[in-house]
Amino acid sequence: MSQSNDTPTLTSSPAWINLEQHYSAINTKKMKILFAEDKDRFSKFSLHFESILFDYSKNRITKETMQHLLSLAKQCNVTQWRDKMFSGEKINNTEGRAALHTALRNRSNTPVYVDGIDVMPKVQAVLDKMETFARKVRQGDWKGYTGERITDIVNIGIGGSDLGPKMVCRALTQYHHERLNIHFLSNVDSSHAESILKGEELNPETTLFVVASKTFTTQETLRNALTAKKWFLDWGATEKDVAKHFVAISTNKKEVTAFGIDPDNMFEFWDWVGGRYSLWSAIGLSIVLAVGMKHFIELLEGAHAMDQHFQEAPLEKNIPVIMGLLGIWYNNFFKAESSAVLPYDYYLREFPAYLEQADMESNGKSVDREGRRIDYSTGSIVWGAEGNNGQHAFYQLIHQGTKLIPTDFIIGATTHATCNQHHRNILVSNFLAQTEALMIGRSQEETRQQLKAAGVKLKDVEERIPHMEFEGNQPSNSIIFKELTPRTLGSLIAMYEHKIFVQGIIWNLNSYDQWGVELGKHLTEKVLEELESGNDIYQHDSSTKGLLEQYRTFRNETKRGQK
Ligand code: G6Q
Repeated sequence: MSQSNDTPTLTSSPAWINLEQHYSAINTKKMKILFAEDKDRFSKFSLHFESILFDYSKNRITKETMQHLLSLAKQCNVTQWRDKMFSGEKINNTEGRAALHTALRNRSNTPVYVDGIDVMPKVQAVLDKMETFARKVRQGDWKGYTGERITDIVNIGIGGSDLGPKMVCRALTQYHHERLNIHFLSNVDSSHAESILKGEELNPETTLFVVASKTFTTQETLRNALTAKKWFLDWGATEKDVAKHFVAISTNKKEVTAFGIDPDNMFEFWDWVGGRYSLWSAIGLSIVLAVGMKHFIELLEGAHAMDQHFQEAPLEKNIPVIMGLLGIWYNNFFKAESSAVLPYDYYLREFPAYLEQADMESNGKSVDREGRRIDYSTGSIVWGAEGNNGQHAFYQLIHQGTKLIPTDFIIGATTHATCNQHHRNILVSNFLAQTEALMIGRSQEETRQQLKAAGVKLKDVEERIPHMEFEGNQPSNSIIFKELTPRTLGSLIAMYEHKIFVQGIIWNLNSYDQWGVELGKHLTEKVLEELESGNDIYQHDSSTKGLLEQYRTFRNETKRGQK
C-alpha cells in the first residue's frame, strides 16, 4: 500500500483489520481438525510449478484466511509494484536504482530499459565474455604463467559476492568439472586464507583467483586479494604474471585497474543489481567455471520461468505470493519472531545461510519507503540447517518450545549421489514424519496409551505425560522437487527472492537498500587506525576502550612470547 499522510497506515487498513479479527476467530483452531473436516485440504492448499510441488496445507489457515491475505496483497498493490520492478523503475528509492536481477535471467530477451536504454545487449555481452573465458579455463586452454592448466579457482568476495555463488556451486556439485576445485574465501580472518591457500595445498601455478566485489572497495575482499597476490608473487611469479591468475568481477573499473588487474580480465555488472541478488550476473563466474555455461544458462532459465509464473499466475495460484502472505500471517498476527528453512538435501546445505542474507538484509528495516518509523514487525529472523541433522539438535524447540516457528521443509525426490535407495527412504521418511508430527502433535491421552503399551509402570506414567505431550499445530510448508537440476535450483531461488519482494511491498519497505551493512563497512576504520598506530585517537565508551586495551595487552604478550 502506498502511504501518504492522509491514507491509513498498514495496521489501520481494512484488510489488516479484517485479518486481526479473523486471527482472533481462528488462532486456536487445530490443523488436525481442519484436515479431518476437509478431505481435500491437500489439493486445495498445494500448488505445482514445473517439477516442484509447494504444499502449504499444514498451515494454520482456512479458505477465509487466504481470502483475507489475498485482499491484503491487493490493497498493497503487490502486482503493480511487481510490474514496476520488472520494467526497471527505480524502486530502490534511497539509492535511486532499479532492482533488475530479473533482467539478468530474462531468457525471453525482451527489452528492459534503465534510463531509456535497453540493458539486454549489455547482459548478453557479459554472458558471452564469461562463456569464452570459462571455456578456455575448463578446456585447459587458459594457461598459468608456467604453462600449466588451471586446477583450482578461488572466489574472493564476501556477503552477496560470496553467499550466492557458493550456495549454487555447492548445490550443483554433481555437475562440476572434474579437474577444477572451487574454493570460497570471504572472511578477513587470515585463518580462512591460510586454510585455503596452505591447508588445501594450492599450487600458485595452477590457481586462478576471481576477485568478486561490486564496489571493489570492500575491506575484507581487498585484504584477502592482496594476501593472495603476495602468496602468488612469493612463489616466484612476477607482476606481469598476475594477469593470468587474477580476474575481477565488479561495477568499478577504476578500482579494479588501481588494484593491478587488467581491465580486459574484468567482468562487468551494474548498479541495478543488488549484491544479494547478483549470483545471476558476472558474480556467477565461479558457477560458470564450475558447472559450465550450459548449466548456468539452465539455472537462469529456471529462474526466468519462476519470474514468468510470478508475473502471470493469479495471486491465489502464485507460489511466491502465497509464501510471502503466509510469512506475514505468522510474523504479524501470530507474532512469530523467526522462521526456519530446513533442506533435507546435503547439497542444499548452504541454502539457509544464503536465505538469511537475502531475506534479513532485504526486509530488516524499521522505516517505510518514505522514511517514516513503522508500527508493525517486519523481517522475520530466518535461520536453518540441513533438516536431518537439525532433528538431532534444535528441533526440540520447534516441537516443544514456547515459540511458534513456521518452517519450510525442502527435499528432492531423487539424488545425483550414487543412490542407495535405503538411504533415500530413511531421509524421506524423516522429512514426512517430522512435518506430520509438528502438525498433529501427541495428546495427553495418546501419550498415556503409548507409555502404558511400552510397559512403563503406572505410577511413572502420569509424571511423564507433561514432558512427553506434544501440542502440535506447528505450521510448515513442504517443498518437494523431482531432482536438484540447475533449472530447478534457479526456480527455487527465484521463488524465495519474490517471496521476499512480496513481503517488502506489504510492509511498504525498500527491500533493495542495506544501510545497516554500509554502516559496518565504515565502523572499523576508526578502530583500525588506533590498532595500527598504537595511539588512542578517538573517544570510546568504557567497554570498547577496555576491550581495546585488553586486546593490545594480549597481542603484546604474545609478541614478547614469540621473541
Ligand atoms: C548485499 C550487500 C553486501 C555486499 C557485500 C560485498 O546485498 O550489499 O552483502 O554484497 O558487502 O560488497 P561488494 O560486492 O561491494 O564487495
